Amino acid sequence: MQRRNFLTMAAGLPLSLQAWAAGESTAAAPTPAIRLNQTGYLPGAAKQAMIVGAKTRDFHLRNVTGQVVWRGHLSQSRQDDYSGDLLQTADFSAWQTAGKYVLEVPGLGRSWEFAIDSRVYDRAWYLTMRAYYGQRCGCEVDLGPEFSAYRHPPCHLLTAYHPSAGRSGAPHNLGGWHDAGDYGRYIVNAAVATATLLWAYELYGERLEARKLDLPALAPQDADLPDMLREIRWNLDWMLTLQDHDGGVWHKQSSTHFCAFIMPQDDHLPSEIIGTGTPPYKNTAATADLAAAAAIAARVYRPYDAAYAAQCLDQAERAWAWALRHPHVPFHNPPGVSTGEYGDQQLADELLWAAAELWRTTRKRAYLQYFLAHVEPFLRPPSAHPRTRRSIPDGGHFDWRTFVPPPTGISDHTPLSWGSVGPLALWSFALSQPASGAEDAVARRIISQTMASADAIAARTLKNGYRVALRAQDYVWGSNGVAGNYALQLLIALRLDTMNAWAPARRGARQQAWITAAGDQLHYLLGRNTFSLSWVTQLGAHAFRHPHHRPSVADHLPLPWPGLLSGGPNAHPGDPRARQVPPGPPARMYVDAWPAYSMNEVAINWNAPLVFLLSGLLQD
Ligand code: G3I
Ligand code: 9MR
Ligand code: ZN
Repeated sequence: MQRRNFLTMAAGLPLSLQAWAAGESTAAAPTPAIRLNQTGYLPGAAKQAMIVGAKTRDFHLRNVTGQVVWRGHLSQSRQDDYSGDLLQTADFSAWQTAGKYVLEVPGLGRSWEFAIDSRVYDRAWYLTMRAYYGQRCGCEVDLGPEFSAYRHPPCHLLTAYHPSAGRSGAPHNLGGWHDAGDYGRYIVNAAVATATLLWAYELYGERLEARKLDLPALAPQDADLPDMLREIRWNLDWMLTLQDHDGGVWHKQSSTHFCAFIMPQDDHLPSEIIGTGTPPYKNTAATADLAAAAAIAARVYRPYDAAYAAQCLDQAERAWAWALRHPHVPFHNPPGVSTGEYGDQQLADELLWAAAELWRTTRKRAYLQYFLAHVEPFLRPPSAHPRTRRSIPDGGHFDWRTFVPPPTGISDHTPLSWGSVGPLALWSFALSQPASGAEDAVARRIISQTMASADAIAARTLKNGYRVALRAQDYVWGSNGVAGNYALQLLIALRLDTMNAWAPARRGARQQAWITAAGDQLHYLLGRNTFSLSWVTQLGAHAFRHPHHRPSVADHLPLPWPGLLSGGPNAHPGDPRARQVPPGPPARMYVDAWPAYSMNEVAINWNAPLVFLLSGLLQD
């Protein structure tokens, strides 16, 4: 597979590169042995490529006119345990001149073309954020002139209440984003993805507000919205329709089982609102997560559309009231339903997150009191919790479906995920800059834990062969999303540090290390990995091509839909195709094959931290 891609890509090279290739004996075609961020690097940032199999210690950079502009020496070789690769590093951080380059290692070959430019991540941001438009459900989608064949008519128009929802008749709701490679829409995952994107807007709005996403004609109500907020609203509007009259929120809307690999408009299975099957039908995680996401939306949309913000806040507060009355209702797929479960037993983090976001939005004491009364377990170091997953014997002595993991706060090894939103709760509280009083002490603990964990993540990244923060345990289903969330954590540490005059450190070497490490996660995702693959579709010269994504397979176009991040290596293969991957080191447990959904699916919650990371790195 790799070899075929590699030859195909060489044939498609820009003319300038073909010309050098012809005249350059050491570098006939790009080699996957040189691994770097295929989009490129910011001028002032650290710039490294990882090399396997070099025969000399020299390397150089060549510009588009064929001139060698920089020469350097590769580092000593070292073994990267997670991939098994023997790696040398080519460090060209000192070269800061904007332009397009290839990196050459005599006797080994040259890299794909990459850029050094202050705008180098503009395109990546555009594609990864615009990918959400491509995931829209219930309307026509057309990616336009640049991607003219990427379109579909309105989909999933047939809606129903599943018997498990405790309601009959049919809802009149369309919208939202297809979750992933399937066409389901799941509140828990939608909320985390939406919140991550809204947080990106909250933190980096000045540089995002004017960015265009080439979305279709305006609906009257969003004429004044920045493109990013228009796209997010498409999903929020659907989420808000999953709230019942009593304030509770149903878990999901999907068919009862996954459809075949067909285009969305050809999936005629009814799109059903699915609940728990027994009273109260709605569940805690979906309801609290909606409360949190809608509370953030109330803040973000207020300057643009006060009426919409008020509606979001009203629904958030009603969801919160329901969740408080029903704090222990988990979700399991009811009989006859086999689509995504997003099941979670530990619900304290979802409640804490909703309280924190509502406090930050409203400043009502009741939310603060709930937060302060329930935050303590999240501030304890993980080792203080007696029942960690690892302490439980393997071998079927317990039921994973009912296992309640300990609450997780902020550490260097429990990044944010769809099932673990404790970090969002704590950060939201700390970001709300409590004025004075008892809450200050809590905020200080959150900030110092965040900074200490950022130090640990950055240090671990430096020691890793590919400079990625992932440990062996992190190579789970969606490991690329884990890498993205480590980067998000580094950027949150930076924000918390810079906004608090009383925080222990001022911006300096320590903060620079966090920014560099955040960039390192991006470099891993965009090609600096053992496969030399960019894990974002249609981004970079050697991007993966076969996501588990129904439209990308069913449309028979040569390339997949653009801007989608692969789930990435998974040391615990969870599908028949993935189980054909020969057992090996965790970072190598990946295949670019669409049937391998536990390794190569795409999902809205994995793209979101990548959009966040790119938003943080964009130059104003
Ligand atoms: O956290 C444990 C870890 O402690 C353990 O060592 C490891 C060993 O297997 O597993 C880890 O948990 C895994 C978890 O993902 C990590 O996030 C589970 O095994 C794994 O089964 C679980 O996978 C989830 C998958 O659905 C299957 O349920 C993914 O998180 C989740 O992103 C994915 O979501 C699907 C939706 O259901 C349907 N739509 C597509 C979407 C993406 O694939
Ligand atoms: O396509 C489905 C994907 O979105 C899910 O993440 C995955 C796990 O729930 O399931 C996929 O659907 C498969 C189903 O579970 C089993 N039969 C094959 C389906 C796809 O090829
Ligand atoms: Zn649809």
